[in-house]
Amino acid sequence: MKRLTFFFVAALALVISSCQKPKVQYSGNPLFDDKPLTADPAVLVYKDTLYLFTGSDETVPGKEGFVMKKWYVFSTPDMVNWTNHGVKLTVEDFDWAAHNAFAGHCVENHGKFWWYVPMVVKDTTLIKNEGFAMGVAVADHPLGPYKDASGKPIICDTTANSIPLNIDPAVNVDDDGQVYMYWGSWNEARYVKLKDNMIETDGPVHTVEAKNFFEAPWIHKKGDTYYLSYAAHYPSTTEYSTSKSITGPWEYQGVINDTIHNSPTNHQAIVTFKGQDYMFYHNAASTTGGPFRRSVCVDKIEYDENGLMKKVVRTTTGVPAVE
Ligand code: FUB
Repeated sequence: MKRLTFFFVAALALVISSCQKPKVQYSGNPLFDDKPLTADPAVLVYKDTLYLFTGSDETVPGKEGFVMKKWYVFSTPDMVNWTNHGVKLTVEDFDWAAHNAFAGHCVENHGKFWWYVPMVVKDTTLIKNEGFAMGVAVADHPLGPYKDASGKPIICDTTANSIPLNIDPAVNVDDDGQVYMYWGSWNEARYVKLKDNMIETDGPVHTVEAKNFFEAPWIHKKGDTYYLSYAAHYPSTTEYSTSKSITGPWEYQGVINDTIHNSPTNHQAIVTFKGQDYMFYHNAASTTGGPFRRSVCVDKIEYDENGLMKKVVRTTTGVPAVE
């Protein structure tokens, strides 16, 4: 009888203690389901907060293909509690732009926030290929308000050595302060130096050699290694190459995200926040998802002992809270 009572009390204590343990909270994937639909993540860490910049797919009944008119900003202090700050930039904010608010990238420099975005131009004399050009909006805070910084595109079809589809800008300020803008699509990647004013090119457009490159370049640095990740092939995996210089040459390292069901695009952004490494990407797994109805997700990314990135393990739970 004594032994039975002991086991009963021990079991009760176990149940009570497990009930008292604080539950680990997870972000969940996709992060926002379809309210709103989000695509093409870009991330920026500023003052203990992670800011997420996204495009947004719109649904037009009977129309297949991208309908994208605006960009959103979200923020989180801990990866689990997210605030939707709403639409912070639209095609209409640029007098020179007509449509197609594709993937952008916001970067901090000189105490300001520079949001580089591609769109199709209005001026048909600037159209030689697809008509995509890249411009920049500027603000004093990641949440805006943003305004067109130069009143005209920085790169367009008529720029020497540009490509048929000038989209997916990725802008980095290197350790010595030099600014670089990478971009690319349909297997062609380019970079150009930007002047300190962030709105003008400085020198020629360079061709980038990166194995299997398709689109969506993203550069991050860990230690003294630069990582150039990108969508490879189409439908796309995410693959990456490394270099000891931001301008390459780039050494191919492999696949870090497999193709995604029902979405030929995946568009990654990689960041370290509060000591954890993350890959943002999009999929088509929201309630109303599809190839042109995408939603942003986040999962952890890990590096091996040689600093190489391991393939991301995609989850529906997302990532746990960080402090
Ligand atoms: O969202 C439109 C385009 O699809 C982006 O610019 C590419 O990166 C791909 O995600």
